Amino acid sequence: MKTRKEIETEIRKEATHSVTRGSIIETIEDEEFLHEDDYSLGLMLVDKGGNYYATRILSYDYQNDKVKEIFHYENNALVGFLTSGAKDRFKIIKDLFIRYRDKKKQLISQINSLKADKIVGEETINHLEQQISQLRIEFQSQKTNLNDANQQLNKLKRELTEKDQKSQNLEQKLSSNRKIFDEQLEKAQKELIKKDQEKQNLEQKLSNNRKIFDEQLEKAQKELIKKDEQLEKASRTIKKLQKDLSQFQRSIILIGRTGNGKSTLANILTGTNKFKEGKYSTSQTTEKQIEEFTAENGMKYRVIDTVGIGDTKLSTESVLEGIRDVAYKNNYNLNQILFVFGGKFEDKEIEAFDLLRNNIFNEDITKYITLVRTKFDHFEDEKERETDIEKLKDSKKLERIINSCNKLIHVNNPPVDGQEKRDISRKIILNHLITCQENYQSQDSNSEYFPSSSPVSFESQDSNSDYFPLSSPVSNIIYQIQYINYHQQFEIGKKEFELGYQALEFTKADNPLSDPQRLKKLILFLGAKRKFVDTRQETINKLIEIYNKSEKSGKKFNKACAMGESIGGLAGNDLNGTTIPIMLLGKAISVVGKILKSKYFAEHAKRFEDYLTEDEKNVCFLNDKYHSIVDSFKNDSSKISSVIKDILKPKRNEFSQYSVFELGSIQKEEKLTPEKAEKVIKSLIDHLKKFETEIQQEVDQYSEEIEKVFKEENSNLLQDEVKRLIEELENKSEQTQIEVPK
Ligand SMILES: Nc1nc2c(ncn2[C@@H]2O[C@H](COP(=O)(O)OP(=O)(O)OP(=O)(O)O)[C@@H](O)[C@H]2O)c(=O)[nH]1
Ligand SMILES: [Mg+2]
Repeated sequence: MKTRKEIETEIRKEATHSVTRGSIIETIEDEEFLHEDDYSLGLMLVDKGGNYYATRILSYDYQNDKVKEIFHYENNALVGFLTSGAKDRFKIIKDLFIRYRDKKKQLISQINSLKADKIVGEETINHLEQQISQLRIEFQSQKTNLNDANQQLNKLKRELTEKDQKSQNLEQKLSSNRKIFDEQLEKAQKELIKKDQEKQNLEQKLSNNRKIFDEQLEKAQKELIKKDEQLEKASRTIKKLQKDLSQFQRSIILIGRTGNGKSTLANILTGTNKFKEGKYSTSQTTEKQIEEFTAENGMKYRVIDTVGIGDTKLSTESVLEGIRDVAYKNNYNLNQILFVFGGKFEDKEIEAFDLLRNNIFNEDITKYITLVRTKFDHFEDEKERETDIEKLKDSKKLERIINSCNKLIHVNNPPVDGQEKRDISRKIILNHLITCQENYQSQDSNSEYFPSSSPVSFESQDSNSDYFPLSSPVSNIIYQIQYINYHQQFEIGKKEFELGYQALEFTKADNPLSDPQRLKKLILFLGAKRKFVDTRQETINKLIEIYNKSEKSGKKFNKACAMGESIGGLAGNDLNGTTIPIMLLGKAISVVGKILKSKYFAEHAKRFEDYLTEDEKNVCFLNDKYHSIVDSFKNDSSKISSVIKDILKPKRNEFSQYSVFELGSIQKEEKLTPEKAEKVIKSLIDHLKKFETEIQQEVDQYSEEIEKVFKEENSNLLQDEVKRLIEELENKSEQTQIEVPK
């Protein structure tokens, strides 16, 4: 049997033997039980490096005399126990030892005391011993549990380490993935910002473009409106001009009973055979006929021959209504109604007269009615005329009519060998018409058809059958001479006019011009000016005619223009991808339409230009005459010369500024457009009106001044001379008319 000391040494030896690298740092011993069936020793070990710790429990097996390990561990299980872990375990084991030792001590002492006191029976002791053995088993089981727990702990530890490793790998992988992702994200964000910027730029650009386009559109629209307004204005001006021009043409309507000689009178007035004269008593004129002519005084007339009253086909009323239609027709300036009657003034005629006054026109019309008594043999005898009027006035009704009318004229226009008589008739009637300055003014709403004042107006005194009554004021004489002169000279041609003019041009010291000659020269000049107005009116008429023609033929292109504009309009203000092309398409159509219109106009432009060039020649002619007259009075100090010079105002009145090209502000041979043509017409009209007033003022001024000269004391000679001159002119005109080469 080994001693306690020997067993303890053996256990210690065994404990340190297997832990080659470690050393015991603390022990828990249970020496009290050594002599019993076991001896245990708890140990805390540490290796030489101080890194590994272990807790061991060894015990001595008496039966086999061997040291065995109670708290099992593997050889290398020390690894992984941290100092604190080993310490914790050691503390638990230490507690267990102590508790076990204390309990055992307590029980032993109880047993000993019971043994000593012999109080306790065998049974109690057994019972206690059982309890002790029970405790031992419990201890053993606790140890086993501890061992199991340790194993599980180890296993868990390993698993944990493995998981740790895995998670580390995962994290690394994740982190590298994240880096890639971050890079891609950053790249995408940059791209996005770039795209955003581009979008913003585009939007800015679009908005700028839209603004520009809007502005251009607005501008174009404004221009279009302006153009439209201009066009409308031009057309208004042209209409007005046409009206103005028509004022220069006066309408003379012939009415009367069938067979009284209306058509004959119409032929006499126009100096033609255009009107069909009746051979038998049957009605000859079956519908109205209109012809124009220019009287010797330069006035233009429109003669309207009508169907005879009493014609079986038409009632008086319908004949007169036909007359009204003509009279009211736009721009037909009704100047005079020639009520033609033969010997008798019958009921039918009285009825017609009353109808005219009360139904067709108004009371005023009688002032514009001239009664023309035809088929009156002694029409040149004043006494016979007077007697005839007296006789007619026997009828009260007729007296009233005759008194209310403008005048009663007697003529005779027999069909055979009547040329001479016809000429006299013509003079009588024209002489009368000169005095009919005013046109009939309708009082109803149609008054615009009859413009109030005629641009050519001169004061005319009561005119007798004499052509140039010297008793009338000088102003009137001058005016009439002026007309007669320029017409007789001008109608033949400028050459003749020049010849007449030249004859007066050379003023020599030994043979100066007489005052009447000076007057004549002035009158010729004024006549040339008047003629210039006439020809310019004609030019304007022609220009308008051409313009209207070209407009008419260009109308088909208007359709294209309008269509283009309406297409453009479809696009509205909404600007997106499709509306702009539509708008452009519209514009294109419109522009092409306008171009075609202009192109078409070019065909008419040539004729237009010809008229302008012709007019230009007239301006040059007038300019020459002006300088000639100014020059010829330069060193002349006679009374009349100074009057003329004063009014002529040398150097101030330059006719070259009246050039059509100057006025229309176009170049010669410049390509004309409808717009330009319009402009030219408009400027010419404006200027013509101004010129007309100017010439009127000038004539007034001359007349006034010359009248003063005539009224002076020694003017008799001058008056005689003028009278002689007038007669001379009259004779000369008749001569020249005969001489005209055909
Ligand atoms: N002796 C003479 N014969 C005239 C005169 N005026 C016209 N005649 C003649 O009378 C006839 C009729 O003349 P027209 O001029 O045709 O008469 P009208 O008024 O036009 O007649 P309708 O057209 O039927 O309304 C013709 O043969 C003329 O030659 C005149 O003053 N004296
Ligand atoms: Mg007739």
